[in-house]
Amino acid sequence: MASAVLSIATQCVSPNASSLSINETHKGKAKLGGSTLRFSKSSGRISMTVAVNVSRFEGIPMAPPDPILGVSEAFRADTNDVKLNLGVGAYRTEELQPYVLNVVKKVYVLSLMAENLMLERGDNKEYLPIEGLAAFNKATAELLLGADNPAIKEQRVATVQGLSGTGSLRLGAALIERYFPGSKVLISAPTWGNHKNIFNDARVPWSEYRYYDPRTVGLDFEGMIEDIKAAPEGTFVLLHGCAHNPTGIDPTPEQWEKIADVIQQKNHIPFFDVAYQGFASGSLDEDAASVRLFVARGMEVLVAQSYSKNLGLYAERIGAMNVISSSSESATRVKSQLKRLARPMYSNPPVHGARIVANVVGTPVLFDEWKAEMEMMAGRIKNVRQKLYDSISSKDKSGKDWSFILKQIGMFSYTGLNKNQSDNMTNKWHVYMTKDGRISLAGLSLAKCEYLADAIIDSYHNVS
Ligand code: PLA
Repeated sequence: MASAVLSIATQCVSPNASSLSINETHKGKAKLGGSTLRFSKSSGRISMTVAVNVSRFEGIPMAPPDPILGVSEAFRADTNDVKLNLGVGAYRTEELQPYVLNVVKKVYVLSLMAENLMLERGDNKEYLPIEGLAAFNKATAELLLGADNPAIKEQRVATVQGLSGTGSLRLGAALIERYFPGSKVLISAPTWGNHKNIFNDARVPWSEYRYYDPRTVGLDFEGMIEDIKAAPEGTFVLLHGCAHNPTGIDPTPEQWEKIADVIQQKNHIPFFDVAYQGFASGSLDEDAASVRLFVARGMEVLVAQSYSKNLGLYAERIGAMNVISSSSESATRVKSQLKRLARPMYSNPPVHGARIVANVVGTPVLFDEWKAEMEMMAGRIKNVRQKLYDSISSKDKSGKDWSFILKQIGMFSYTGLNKNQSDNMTNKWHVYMTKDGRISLAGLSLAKCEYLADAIIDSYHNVS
């Protein structure tokens, strides 16, 4: 509370007024609303000080709601039963319920038992090392690159457990800021809403490369290549490993080769964001093919990983930052610096998610079960994608080509709806989505496809 905002000297107020309760020492105070009035009397004058409730934080303006996570808040506030949350990319069952993978439940029970055992043995909950759980770091690098990747064998991979995808990206950004001052990051237009925030907060300058072509609702491959070519040598190029967010449009394997060609020619440094490994195609190996291609060419690569979606560990905040270097010596040095950057940010990461991943990836029977569950989740999304397309194309008689829905991959569909049309989806149809026209198919059920098709057709044709 800020005080002494008002100081009034007066002879007009009676010092004997009971409500003011001035005592023999000629001092007193009274409450007025949320403010405190203090009085003192000397040589017949009364001075009054008003302490007003003015916060020191008065100058801090209200932040806007987050464009993605804020959608869930608005969804929760809507009381209409037909409402549908297609904002955040979180997997739901056909009944639109959150899903905990069976394999996670099993490991959870096992790990609770193991933890009990540990505690009984007198162990405790000490900190993990700054770089995280060793078994996790090994498992995550192997999952990304393949266990027999020469980069792993030659100890050229620096892996540090991160606070899921976001925290890992932030750590990578901090490394760029510290050791490549002035270097720019090239980001796809459009990209996941938080990428720019991450690099802004890390004070890493960025600019965009063309990616999405609204005319074809596909990849602007020529534009992408031109922009990557035009960037100054040594630029970091942020690439989505698979299932590009928000467009759902990935380069073909041949296009990936050409992207790698230009990046290599220009001595750029690829920085992969792998947030959906296994979720795009249903296969962990297929979804890591882009990263593996660059590594196989001997390029030095940064990769942020997340287990939010593929293992459904959203709230556990488990992921990793990997730097694949050309020598084991530099990998060792890079790792030491990643640890140094992590220490003042969060000291060391949480253990629970790391144990789950390490157990699932490191236990063959659980690993197989995970792969089957991931296929099931990816399969359900493919089914709703197909049904949505079938519903829209049979209902819409305008002749518009909606086949882009089927060409997109992963959790999202980028509908091409503009902000007004997206607002109509929410205000009229109670369909919650991000304002860039992205819908999360992971939040859609087969039963709701027809309804969603009606909403999209109405918004597309009747709102400009
Ligand atoms: N990278 C990409 C491309 C993402 O889409 C997301 C999550 C992340 C990183 C970070 O995820 P993590 O920190 O949980 O590992 N994107 C979500 C959620 C699913 C979000 O915005 O935080 C999305 O709805 O876009």
